[in-house]
Amino acid sequence: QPKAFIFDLDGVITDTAEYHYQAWKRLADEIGIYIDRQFNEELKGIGRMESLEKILALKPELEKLSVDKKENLAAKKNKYYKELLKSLAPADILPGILPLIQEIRLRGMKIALGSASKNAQRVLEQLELTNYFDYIVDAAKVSKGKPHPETFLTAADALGVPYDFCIGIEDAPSGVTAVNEAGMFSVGVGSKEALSHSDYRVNQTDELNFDRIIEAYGL
Ligand code: B16
Ligand code: MG
Repeated sequence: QPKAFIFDLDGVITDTAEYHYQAWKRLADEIGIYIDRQFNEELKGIGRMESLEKILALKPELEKLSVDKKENLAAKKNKYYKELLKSLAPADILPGILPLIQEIRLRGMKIALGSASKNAQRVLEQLELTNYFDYIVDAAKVSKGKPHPETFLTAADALGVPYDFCIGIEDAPSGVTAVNEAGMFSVGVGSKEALSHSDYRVNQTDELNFDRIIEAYGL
């Protein structure tokens, strides 16, 4: 039996991935760079500055901007993102997530958050989910982002649970890699093409079922 679940935030608990996209898109438009939803897949799960670098790489003359200018651009994106966050509410919790979290609690297992976002605490608060979490790992607590396993290792260490007794739920390819590298059981939420490396996979959050996950873990 597993002892803990570690949830990714954006794209698993709530669809802030869409807000991140809209905020990056607005910034990219302003600096004359075209991005679409397909390109956005590459930004899922990776940190703010890394995401900016990937966008700037689409226009080689912008890659050499000073650190100061890059930080200004990242701050601007975060401002746009926070504007979009204002309307976030419990109704924005993705289908199937609250019942799953409640079932995990009922079975006496621990729950942690493993997010690359600096806004993670705020997002959980607006969703009124903070109290369900025994521990929160956000961007401030780790130095190496996903696909490095540090986010998940830090969560398990704080919970005091051995890595192979943890289940990590992720929507991003880089996030599933991070869970696998941590020696945990990975649950992917998304397409077969993107998440073929997950130990167990569903297409959407409403297909996440406690018993089915436990069964897959035991196989
Ligand atoms: P912020 P997750 C990640 O969160 C997002 O998937 C990624 O798109 C974003 O760039 C990153 O957080 C940083 O977010 O700008 O708010 O610090 O999926 O790991 O929960
Ligand atoms: Mg995610």
